[in-house]
Amino acid sequence: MSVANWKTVKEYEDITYQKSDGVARIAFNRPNVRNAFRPKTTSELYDAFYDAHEDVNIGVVLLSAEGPSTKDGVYSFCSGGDQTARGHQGYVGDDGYHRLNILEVQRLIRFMPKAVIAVVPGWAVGGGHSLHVVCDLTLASKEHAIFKQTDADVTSFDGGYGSAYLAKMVGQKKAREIFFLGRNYSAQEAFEMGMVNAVIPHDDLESTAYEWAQEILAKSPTSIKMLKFAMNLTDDGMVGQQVFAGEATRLAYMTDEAKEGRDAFLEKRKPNFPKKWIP
Ligand code: S0N
Repeated sequence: MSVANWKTVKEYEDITYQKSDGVARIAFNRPNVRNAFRPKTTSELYDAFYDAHEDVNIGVVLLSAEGPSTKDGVYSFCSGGDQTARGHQGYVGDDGYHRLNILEVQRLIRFMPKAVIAVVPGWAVGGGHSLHVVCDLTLASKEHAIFKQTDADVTSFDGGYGSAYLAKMVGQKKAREIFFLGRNYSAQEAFEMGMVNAVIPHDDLESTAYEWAQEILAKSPTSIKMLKFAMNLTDDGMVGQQVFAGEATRLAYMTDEAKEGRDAFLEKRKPNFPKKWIP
């Protein structure tokens, strides 16, 4: 069993960001507001996820949360958009502009060529619920994780992955129940409906997530990347095709044919491709 040796990568205000042996851990750090995200939080998340995306030594990202709240000891993964940051046109950043940049974070998670695991120690609510949905895998605290959708209570709703993709995951009837009734679901209930991979005793949650990450790291990186993009493709339309096809092009660059095409152009001659149409 490998034990994490986390090293802080960069100091942020609203999140923590660490790495250990091929694994990045990005964690919400506003536990006193149930880890709600404001525009600053999402900018920081984007920055950290982009760093993990670009780091060739990182193969798995854990999206987790610090806590519990010092006010009342309650654990939270994320309670979605910070309602105190909402103006008349949406969530307002420090620069006074209205931002919807949680969707950019979702896309980075979705299109990152590495596995992203949601590690849910407590409340996963609203946009926080949507974030766990968009992650590749979800591990949840047996004792403290609660899944809930309040989007329709506060008129701040995710009509993308958070709802439509959730419906593909748990089925149409269940997804509509989750959004239309806004009830609480335990980790076990979330597991039974197919949106949680494993229910883990709370004290073992982080170490189990790290072990799952290490298991994934032992696999072929190209296979993990291509499988993730293949499973995304049918739900992501032309963008899904673009992401998958980009990797096909990358593999094609590695062939003798690609070398000949490039060399022929640079040498100002006709290409002499191998005349084999392998079925
Ligand atoms: C999480 C809940 C269920 C926890 O209940 P509990 O344990 O009873 O705690 P509370 O006493 O309610 O909360 C403790 C303290 O934390 C503050 N707080 C909690 N959540 C938030 C929040 N989201 N924003 C701001 N503050 C929050 C409480 O106010 C309390 O503070 P004190 O101690 O000072 O009283 C419960 O708290 C709850 O239901 N929270 C609200 C959940 C919610 O409705 N979230 C928003 C849902 N919508 C989204 O997230 C939309 C996402 C989004 O951004 C988006 C999506 C798609 C397209 C675009 C966008 C976009 O707009 O960017």
